[in-house]
Amino acid sequence: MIKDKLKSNAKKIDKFLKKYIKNQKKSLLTAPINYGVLSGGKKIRSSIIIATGKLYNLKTSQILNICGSVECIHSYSLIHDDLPCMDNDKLRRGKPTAHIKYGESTAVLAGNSLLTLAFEMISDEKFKIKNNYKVLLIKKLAECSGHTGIAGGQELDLKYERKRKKFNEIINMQRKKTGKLFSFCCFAAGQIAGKNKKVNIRLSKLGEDIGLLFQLADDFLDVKGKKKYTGKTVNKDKKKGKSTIINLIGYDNAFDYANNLKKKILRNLEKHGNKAKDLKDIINFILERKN
Ligand code: GRG
Repeated sequence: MIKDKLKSNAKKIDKFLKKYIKNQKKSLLTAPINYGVLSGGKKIRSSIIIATGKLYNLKTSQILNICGSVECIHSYSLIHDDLPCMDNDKLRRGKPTAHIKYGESTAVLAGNSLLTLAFEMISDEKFKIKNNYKVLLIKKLAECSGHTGIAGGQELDLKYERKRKKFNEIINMQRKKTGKLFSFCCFAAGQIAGKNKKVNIRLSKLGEDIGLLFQLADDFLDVKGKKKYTGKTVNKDKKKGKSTIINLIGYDNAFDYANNLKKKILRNLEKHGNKAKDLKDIINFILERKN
């Protein structure tokens, strides 16, 4: 069952992160950092890395640092996304958001520290991959996190509130806000496996599509999901006047679009045969998920 696999992967990544942070010098930010990155979460981006790695026979133990750094960036983005100056949310993963628990300034600093922790982890000498691969991975992760990726997408998301934006503008915003980190996940697996530039560009595009599908599913959950499963407040997008595909073309049309995107992604994976089983299962899970 894919759900069991996701849980078991999440456990491995949490164990890695816990140990990594424990081995660092302690600071006042250690507790809020742990709260941000270890208090639940599906760790689905890590499972995408692991499943993409399987296309090229990579073992989970070879890619733990990459998974850890992606989860640090992701948790950083959630902590900042929940802040009063952004989406102003009080509930995340069924618990109070970081700024509610620790205060706003501590949440900002814990988020910043998770960003730098991601780069510490990926450049760690204990992460045994070729140095030139490491440099490419660091560059790609920076591109996907900054203004050409998550941060740029978030800026568009906030600026698009209560505005009527075109279909392609919303898709472009979601590809940046959410797609780019998934793009990094698939790219990273190819890079660590020593695949060439052409293959890695293809993997980056595949990852971005998976991320877009994930964001569309997140928007469906905001409309039809239940707080007890999602662990966050639902029905927010409409209230906040968020530019989503659902708000533009309606739920059913948006679902058809997502379903066609899912089919396209699955078709792209066919050539990998049985090695793509886990990745295909995750793609199907994304659109069916309740959390
Ligand atoms: C530059 C990293 C960075 C952040 C600053 C705040 C911000 C800019 C970006 C926010 C981007 C954002 C929150 C995108 C939403 C992505 C999304 C669908 C999150 C939910 O992910 P899940 O379901 O969460 O994987 P769990 O709780 O399972 O980890």
